[in-house]
Amino acid sequence: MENAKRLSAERALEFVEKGSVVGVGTGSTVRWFIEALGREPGLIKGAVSSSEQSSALLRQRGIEVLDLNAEGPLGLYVDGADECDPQRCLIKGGGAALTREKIIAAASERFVCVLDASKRVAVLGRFPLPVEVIPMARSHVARELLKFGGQPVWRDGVVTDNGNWILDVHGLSITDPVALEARINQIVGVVAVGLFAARPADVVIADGVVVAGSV
Ligand code: ABF
Repeated sequence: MENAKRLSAERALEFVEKGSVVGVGTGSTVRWFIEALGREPGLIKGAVSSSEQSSALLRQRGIEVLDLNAEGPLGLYVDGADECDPQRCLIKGGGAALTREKIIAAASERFVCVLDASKRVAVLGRFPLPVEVIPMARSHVARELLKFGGQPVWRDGVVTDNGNWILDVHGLSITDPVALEARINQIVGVVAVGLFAARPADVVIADGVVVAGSV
């Protein structure tokens, strides 16, 4: 599994433009991407990071962490996922970084998703869907999520980089991810939902092979 993640992460280097600012996601697959960037000093100007965890890894490898507000739209965002369907729609947020990941993906021209093939599914939902919520709204949002047929579980003990909490929604079969993303976004108290469907990945690399999207 780790070898597959490493192969995908290293393949993503092909999409990196020299001297550019690259958006960097979070998770064990992205960790390999950061390692690969670290072996290419001077390749990029710096990175916009989706989590404190990734920021620390980037700085350890001598890569400057930059402010998205200062850098403007990015050409490339590289990140992992928990599940990926045939339309390149994703479930993300297992690493509790979904909100900043979604912000950078929205601000990036091309989102390259790197994963091991076990993440590829026909229908999203076997992986519990993460929803970032304002703490005081946790119970309200959980009650609203029940109406969608899911079973929301508080990820107790986890506080996101934004100071919020996570609900993981079990038991969903997400046949229309765009519609579900829009409906969950409407629930008052929801900060972000870990469905990347309105803005899916542009390219998917699995086990080191580009399996969806164009190079
Ligand atoms: C991150 O990548 C999270 O959204 C998701 O949980 C994670 C996938 O983790 P890994 O690469 O460790 O399998 O962006």
